Amino acid sequence: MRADLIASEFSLPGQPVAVRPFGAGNINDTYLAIFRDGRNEQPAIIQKIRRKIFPEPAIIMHNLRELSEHLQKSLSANAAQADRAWKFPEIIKTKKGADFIAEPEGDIWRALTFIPGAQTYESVQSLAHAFEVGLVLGHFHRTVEPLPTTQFKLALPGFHQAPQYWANFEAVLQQPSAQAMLKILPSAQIAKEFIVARKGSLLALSDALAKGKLKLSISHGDPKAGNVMIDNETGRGVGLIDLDTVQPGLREHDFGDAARSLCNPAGEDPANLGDVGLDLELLKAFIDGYKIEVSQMQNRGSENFYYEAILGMTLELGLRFLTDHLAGDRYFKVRKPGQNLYRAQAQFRLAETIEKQEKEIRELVRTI
Ligand code: GN1
Ligand code: MG
Repeated sequence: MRADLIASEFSLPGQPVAVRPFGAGNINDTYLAIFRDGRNEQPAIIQKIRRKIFPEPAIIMHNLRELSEHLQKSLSANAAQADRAWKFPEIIKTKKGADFIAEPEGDIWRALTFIPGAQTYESVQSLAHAFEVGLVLGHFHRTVEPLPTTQFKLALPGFHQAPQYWANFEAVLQQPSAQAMLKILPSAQIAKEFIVARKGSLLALSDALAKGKLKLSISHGDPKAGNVMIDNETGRGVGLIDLDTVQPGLREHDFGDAARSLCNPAGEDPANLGDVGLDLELLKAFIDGYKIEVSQMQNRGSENFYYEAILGMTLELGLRFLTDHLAGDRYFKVRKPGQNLYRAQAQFRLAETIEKQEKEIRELVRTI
């Protein structure tokens, strides 16, 4: 089904007059649709969710409803003290009153409200931007803190579970096609050796969780720089989008994921691998924003795993890209062959710069 044909199935005024691709997601397809009737115009987000990756769409929508209800209540209760209007995407039902439309082949379509007057940035714009991303993530963590993890189901089983990613990697290495690729591609072989030498760092957070040093809470799952909405007029953060992976997880995963994406201005598909690196000034600004919010939280844990989180999430994403390359690009969409290997190399290069700056990074995260 095409986005422009499905758009009119949702409960929006008038007709969809324009539907165009929107954003830069690696998995789902996102569109911006403009609806008009004789007097009104309303934009909306239309998305196709890949069933192969999110096996149970009903769980995503369940989680989204639970989150939405909590955010509405909490944001309204605290509105008088807030220094901005916090926003988040909400479900738009179909004309038949359903949360989504399932295609016969399994993929699903859903519509969400569009947040006006704000935009996301795939790469960091300034120190002020880094500060705002930190503040938005901290505000999200503080706002969802009262939610019991049992209220949410796992929309994406295995997500951010490093031991599972490691097992997938080992399984792919057994495949003859992967072995052939490693033989002819020295860069793939180097990447493989890089991650094999860092298995301990990759598993640091899951080990800490297993030992009871970390606690599960509701986490966003994908708070990369490109998922933070920034107000066009004030430059201040208005909230997080891409809420499909909000489920029980570790706040440290979110912190590490945001830091690795935001503090590497070269991004995940850099022009040159040599441009990749973690910038300490950006990290400091991000932490300054994050701290303001989390310092007001109840449960902050006694031990601080934020360095391990930044390194671990960078290694994890690199491993996921590498595994997908060796498996034939089944998970992350690619625009050209070899792109997932290149993305893995970029994350591994970033990991090297994180390791080199370990002392400075530990000093910065100690203040959280
Ligand atoms: C994927 O689809 P997108 O771009 O929102 C991935 C994240 C990665 C990210 C890297 C569900 O997110 O975990 O960090 O790519 N999402 C899922 O850009 O796997
Ligand atoms: Mg995402």
